[in-house]
Amino acid sequence: MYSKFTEIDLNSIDDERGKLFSFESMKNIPFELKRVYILTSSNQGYSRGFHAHKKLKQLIFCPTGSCDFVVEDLSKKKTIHLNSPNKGLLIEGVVWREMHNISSDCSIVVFADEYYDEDDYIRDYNDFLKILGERNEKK
Ligand code: T46
Repeated sequence: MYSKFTEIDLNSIDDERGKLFSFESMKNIPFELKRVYILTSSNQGYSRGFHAHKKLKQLIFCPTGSCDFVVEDLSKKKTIHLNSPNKGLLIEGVVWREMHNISSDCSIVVFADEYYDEDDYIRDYNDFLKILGERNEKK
């Protein structure tokens, strides 16, 4: 059963010109990549997320700006401040996420292992708790 988030270091190739990030499917992206999406041009005062996915694997990072990811999996809940392009967040399966304090210069880049599918979303927090509870019993 997948319900796990992990903070990971993202290596960059740095020189006097700045940083270069290279991402390769099944190498530093630990799954087959099918989709990339980017959240940007945030309007201040708005939060995003408020859902979990049933199966999706995602690698998330902020190449610019910062935001707070509140993530909750089967065993823990944590606020992760993504404020460096070298900080990544790997989310696998049923993890509730909320994005708060998204700075106006923030870009959130998401690598995902599946195409967009609204049926993979759990958008009700009580449904999320229920699904985790049911799955927990089967562990
Ligand atoms: C996630 C967080 C980090 C599409 O049509 N295709 C896509 O690939 C995506 C990701 C979204 N959409 C549509 C679905 C909604 O009508 O775009 C609209 C906004 O999506 P949503 O409200 O889900 O956006 P966020 O910022 O709350 O969540 C997004 C992702 O949906 C989600 O997978 O983990 O970013």
